[in-house]
Amino acid sequence: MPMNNSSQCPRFLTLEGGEGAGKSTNIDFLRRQLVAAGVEVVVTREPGGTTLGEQLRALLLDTGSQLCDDTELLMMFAARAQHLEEVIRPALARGCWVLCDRFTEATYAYQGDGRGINLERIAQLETWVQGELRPDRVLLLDLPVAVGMERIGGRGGPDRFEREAQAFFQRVRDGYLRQAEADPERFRVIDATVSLARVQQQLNAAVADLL
Ligand code: T5A
Repeated sequence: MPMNNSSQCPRFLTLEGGEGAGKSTNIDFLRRQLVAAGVEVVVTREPGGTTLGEQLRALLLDTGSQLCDDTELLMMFAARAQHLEEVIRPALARGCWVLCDRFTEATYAYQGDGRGINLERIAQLETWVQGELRPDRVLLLDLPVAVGMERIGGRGGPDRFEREAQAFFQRVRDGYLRQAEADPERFRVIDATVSLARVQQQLNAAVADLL
């Protein structure tokens, strides 16, 4: 669906960032800000957001899954195709905004920069699955890898991604920042190292022009 710039049109917003950057912590804050501004919003996540997507998510995060890189990539896009069909496109068509915890920008960062899959191959899948639809605003919570890891260190066993080496997450971070630099119209980089209150001030400012 081509998007225009009218403040009345439904908007597709995503939260991105490395492990422990604060996406889950901040998504409900953003939802409340949008609702307070009179916006009807659907909050969802990737991989996931549908029954099939959540099943694929469980397989993708399971440390017992033996997935080659192309399988991982295709599972992300399989979950995304279902998510677009069942949740995202219908919500936008109803006039709702969509707030999604990760989307294709994560695929470029994790499967592209992290795993080393050719970015052009990802772009082909993006166009195949999404057509022209892209997030209107990508809120990139940025922080050093070690800080994110420390923040999630206290919780249960690491999932299949969290088991990766520091160098993998550094490539992911660098990749996200390159995307943001290449596309300043859509991306807003949020300094996620500061207090939650200051992160949320930045998030407010990053969506203010859309409201
Ligand atoms: N993936 C996903 C791909 O490889 N390709 C893709 O295309 C897609 C869509 C699952 C995995 O899938 C991969 C990437 C992921 O590895 P996920 O569950 O969304 O995706 O991602 P995770 O990064 O694993 O989610 P996390 O829960 O680990 O990180 P969050 O949500 O960014 O962090 P959050 O909010 O849980 O915060 C972590 C801790 O930090 C504290 C919080 O209280 C919490 O304890 N915190 C702060 N502390 C101090 N100051 C602040 N400002 C703080 N903000 C949060």
